[in-house]
Amino acid sequence: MKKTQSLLLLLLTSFILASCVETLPDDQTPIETSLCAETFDDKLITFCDDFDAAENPNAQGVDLNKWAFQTGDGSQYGIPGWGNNEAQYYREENAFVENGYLNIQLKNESFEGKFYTSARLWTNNIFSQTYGRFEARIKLPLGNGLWPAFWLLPDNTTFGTWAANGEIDIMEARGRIPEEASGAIHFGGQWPNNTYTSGVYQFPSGQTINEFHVYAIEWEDNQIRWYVNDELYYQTSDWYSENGEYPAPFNTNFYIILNLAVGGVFDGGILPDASIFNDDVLMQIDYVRVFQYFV
Ligand SMILES: [Ca+2]
Repeated sequence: MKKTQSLLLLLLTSFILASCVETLPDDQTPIETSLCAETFDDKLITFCDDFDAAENPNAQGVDLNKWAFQTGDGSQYGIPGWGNNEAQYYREENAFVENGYLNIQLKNESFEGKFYTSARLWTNNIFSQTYGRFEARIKLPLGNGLWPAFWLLPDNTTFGTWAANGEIDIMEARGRIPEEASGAIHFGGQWPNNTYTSGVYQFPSGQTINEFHVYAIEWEDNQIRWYVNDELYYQTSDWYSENGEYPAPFNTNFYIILNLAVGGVFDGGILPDASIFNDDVLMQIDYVRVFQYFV
């Protein structure tokens, strides 16, 4: 109920602001209210970034109290091609905060033996959580072979290495298929004896991944639910780990990853047409928020 009232207030405020914008010069566009300041009756905000560049002058505006960069082609972590034969080299320079958004830019440029550069940010050793709601408002780029993701990996190897210790994909998409996004969990045994289940969200007619949408999971000890714009499209309670009792492996702390990959196994190794780089190829994140149900 409170959320509904907040939403109405937000809509009303947006309407008033939108009305004001028309009368203001371009350089006086109102700055949006911080979503991190919102409170909810039944949930505690445990992590929030609105990507307000004015607060964070370092690292192209990225707040290093909340995020770290994962750079390289995966070899640095013992997984060349990031374990998926991906075609990009991740660099800090490809992420920047501007106008209230975190931008992850895929560039058609050669670097360290790869023909594309991009960025990958994570909260490993900074923030992780067991259970709760994880959400982000994201606009995704279009183009063959683009593989953006908002996902979670576990802090430790209590239940073994991947994927016996689990992976939760809140959102993955293929730039080739604009009307779809998906969610998944990976679990079971250690690679190659792992398995996964997933659900696909089909956008309503006229909508695509190339607009801002809120991608979320709600994670409890016996169920994970996936949402797009608060519409439930997939849920499961069915998982296991060869190294622990249910609900292992999804009963330990997981951290957040945001990245824009290209090529790789997710879409058959296809690569983008050079023409998509005539415009900036950006994954834009408006905010990331995490809630806990209990304290
Ligand atoms: Ca924002």
